[in-house]
Amino acid sequence: MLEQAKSLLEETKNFSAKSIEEVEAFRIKVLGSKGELKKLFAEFKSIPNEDKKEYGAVLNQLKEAAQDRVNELKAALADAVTSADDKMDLSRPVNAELGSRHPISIVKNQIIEIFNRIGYQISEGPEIEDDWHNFTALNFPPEHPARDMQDTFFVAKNPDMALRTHTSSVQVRVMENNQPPIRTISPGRVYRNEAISARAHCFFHQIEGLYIDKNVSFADLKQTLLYFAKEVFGEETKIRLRPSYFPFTEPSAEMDVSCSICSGKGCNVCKYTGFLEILGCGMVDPNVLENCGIDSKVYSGFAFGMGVERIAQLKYNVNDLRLYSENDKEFLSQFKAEI
Ligand code: 2NM
Repeated sequence: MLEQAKSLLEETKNFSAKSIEEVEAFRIKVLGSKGELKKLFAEFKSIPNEDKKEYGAVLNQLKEAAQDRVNELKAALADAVTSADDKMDLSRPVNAELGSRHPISIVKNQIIEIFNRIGYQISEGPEIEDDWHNFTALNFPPEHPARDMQDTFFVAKNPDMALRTHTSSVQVRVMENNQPPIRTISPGRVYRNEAISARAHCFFHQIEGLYIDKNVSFADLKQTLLYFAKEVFGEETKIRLRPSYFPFTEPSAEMDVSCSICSGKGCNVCKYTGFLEILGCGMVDPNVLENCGIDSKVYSGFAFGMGVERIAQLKYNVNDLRLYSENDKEFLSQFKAEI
């Protein structure tokens, strides 16, 4: 009997099966209510006393081993069945929603494309910048409020390193490393230390443009921006430039486009002015050119900067900036990308 129990234990340990049915047959044969194990237990009383201990131990091992083997094989075969199904049924309907492009990416790509068509190259650079590229080279006076902790995120314990507050820092690198003619646009994420609300966020996306060559004039700036405004908001769009101030440009201006909602007649989107502010621009200050190694007596240039969120807001009527960064599927699924 002891030998029989030992050989069944050996058989159990080596048992394998190709189907769930085979495993089930084995389970019934060994563990079933009329199975081998039951019979072996029933023989217990006929075992000589000196062998009872070993016999009992082997039966317990056999019971445990058989249960483990059955469970293992059943699980492995069930897995194999599912993965075989996965591989086999190529006609199974796909129960997954397709993604859509983020509105900021759609608008950013559209703007890049508009400027690529007239010869602008894309330039990108680091989001963590030193004081020179973010402020000093761009003619920010030492006491300018943007240099304050209140407005800029500094890297801990390092007053020389901060999250860039505009992508002009990228253009400083372009000017330092290239001589004119330069035509570049710099898209990217920028950071400002602001309380988050429907109208402000601590990060947003900018696209800045820069054109430097001999004899570049304010008229070139106006014509370039008029082309851009018509491409984004439609052929009927009018532009208007209002004098403004930026440390890196002189003269500087703010550009408005005629309201695409009411065609300039006045509505609540344009606050009954007929115009919407969309970007800042100006002629690059000669100090900036000199700081970046470009001879301001030979070359002149214009630059402009815009917020991508603002353009997307006007195109898609988004009234709360926070929607752009909340992963709200309801909001995001409305946008279908063309590019
Ligand atoms: C703006 C407005 C006006 C600007 C200036 C420069 C650089 F690098 F050439 F100095 N890049 N971008 C600029 C000028 C940006 O954003 C509202």
